[in-house]
Amino acid sequence: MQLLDGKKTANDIKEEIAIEVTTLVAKGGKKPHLAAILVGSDGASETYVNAKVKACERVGFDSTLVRFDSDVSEEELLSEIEKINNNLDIDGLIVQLPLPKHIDEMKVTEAISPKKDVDGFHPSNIGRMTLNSPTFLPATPAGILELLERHKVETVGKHCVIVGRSNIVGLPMSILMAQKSYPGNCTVTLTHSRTQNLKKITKTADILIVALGKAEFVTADMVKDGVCIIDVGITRVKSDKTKSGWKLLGDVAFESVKDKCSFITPVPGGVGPMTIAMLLKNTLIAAKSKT
Ligand code: BQF
Repeated sequence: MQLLDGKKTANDIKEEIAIEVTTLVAKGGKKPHLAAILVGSDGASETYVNAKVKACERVGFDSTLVRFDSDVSEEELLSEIEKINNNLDIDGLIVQLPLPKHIDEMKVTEAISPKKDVDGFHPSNIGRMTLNSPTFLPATPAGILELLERHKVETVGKHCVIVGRSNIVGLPMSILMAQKSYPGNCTVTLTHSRTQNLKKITKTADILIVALGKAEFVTADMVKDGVCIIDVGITRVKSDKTKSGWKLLGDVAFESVKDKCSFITPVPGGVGPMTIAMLLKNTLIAAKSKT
């Protein structure tokens, strides 16, 4: 079993980005600048946004965090997005999800300029991704591709089974793994909550990507020998073994399945850190495409 070490790989990528920033600035360019909007004060969202701001500092980017109370109106949020769209100093803009129920996430996503949409969620960028045109790939799928590529995981002709059809992971992953490219060229099965005989399908997976949000859902009896498992789940559970009082669990029962795997991502330290690294990579691309 080989561990797909996302923490190390993400650090390698951040190092590469930091070097590029230094070159960019030495040539008289300006630092890439990411703006993030956070609505409310959900604990997990705070953690994610803080991780993104810290990662910007690490690689020499500028960052701006705009905070709103959870009762902010949709109108006010949209007008802040418009302001950032028109701010020539800012290269990339993300709105931390999820948003409060009274705000239409689709409307907010569509308000972000596709040129600054470094999360790759805008419908026009999803369209470009689907047609294999250059664009900002959604960060988590991009991070998974990068992990597969940097560990030389074979994908051509393999059966890739995806569990979960979310707009930010499962759905785009199904499109990317089917593309005529590397990583890609897989035969893809996209499974979800209404799938019948799930175990029968996961047992035939050469590459299994799990993103359904149920802690330790995938067990050894559901996979075949030699499988490559990508675990996208991160459920916070209470723990008296950590000093923070909680720990993260993946969608895969790691200890149960690890001995059957050719490759597997850990949680934490697998896909999560790669998501952050890919957000930085997209922001660098956005900054460079302006010159
Ligand atoms: C790690 C996210 C669900 C909903 C909205 C490192 C992150 C997570 C884990 C992280 C996520 C998940 C992010 C680890 C960003 C990934 O060490 O394992 C980093 O910050 N993520 C998000 O912004 O919004 C989400 C998951």
